[in-house]
Amino acid sequence: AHSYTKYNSWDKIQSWISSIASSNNGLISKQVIGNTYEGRPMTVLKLGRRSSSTKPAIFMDCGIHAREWISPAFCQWFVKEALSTYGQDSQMTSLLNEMDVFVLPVFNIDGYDYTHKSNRMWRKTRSRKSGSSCIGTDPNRNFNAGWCTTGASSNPCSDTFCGYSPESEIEVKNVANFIRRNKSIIKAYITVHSYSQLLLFPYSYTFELAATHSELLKVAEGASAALRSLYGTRYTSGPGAATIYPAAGGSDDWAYDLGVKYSYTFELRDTGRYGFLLPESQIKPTCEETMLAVKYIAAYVQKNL
Ligand code: 0X9
Ligand code: ZN
Ligand code: ZN
Repeated sequence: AHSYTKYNSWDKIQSWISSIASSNNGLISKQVIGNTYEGRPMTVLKLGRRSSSTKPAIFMDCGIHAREWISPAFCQWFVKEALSTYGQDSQMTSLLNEMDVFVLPVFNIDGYDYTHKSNRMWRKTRSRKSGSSCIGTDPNRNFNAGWCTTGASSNPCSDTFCGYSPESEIEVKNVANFIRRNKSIIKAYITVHSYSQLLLFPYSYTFELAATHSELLKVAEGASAALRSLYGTRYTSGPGAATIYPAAGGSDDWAYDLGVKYSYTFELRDTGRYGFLLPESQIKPTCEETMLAVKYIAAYVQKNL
């Protein structure tokens, strides 16, 4: 059965998506934004109080990289907490009254399924193209942001293969199309990875600072402080290129350059002891502390609409 404190298989997450979206409390709905390479439906959950007017929104995705299992666990946790604390927690209530939150629980579904069935350390998608026997593209190198200029490989066998062209991956194209279609309402983009305990923002494709660098840093530092307040977990924040490594084609840089002013990449627990193999006993504390950071960013965005 599905559990918020376990790493659920894609099959379990898929039935969880169906059942939670029909929980019929008027706070949640779902829409399919396209299919993956292997034909699995990519479903975005929309959280927010129904409104006659169009509301500003936040878009969050998890599971861009297949082996980063704590990431989809966080998106599931976020949806549960949003629904169960609405009407109790004043901040969540206000957020969902004023804004919508779009959640894509697993971006790279084919890869995620493959890590459960065949290779736990798989990172990329599972697409194939004639001319190479190697499989998959790094979805976080396939966005159209300085595409394949740094920190990415044009070798299809590499774990950071940038793909044959920007948005060559159907999963990337589906998400990019959704964000472009909703560009006028999407005020923040949050993407969840692991591991390293970092809160990154643009740019990663260049060492140049973003036009709104100081505001992005201020919000990241506030979010990191909120996260730390629960269990003392320390996060480092900064622009991707200088904080982790230069790497082009990422979703955060692409969303920012599209005009989404608040664009953040979380790298969740830990700092390497377990790495991608974070024990299930850490799902709950990791998700609870990360909620505080995401809610901090959301509150800031809401206040500055
Ligand atoms: O390399 C990545 O894609 C991310 N780190 S991970 O270990 N989860 O693979 C960092 C992404 C930072 N942002 C960009 N490179 N645009
Ligand atoms: Zn990642
Ligand atoms: Zn909780």
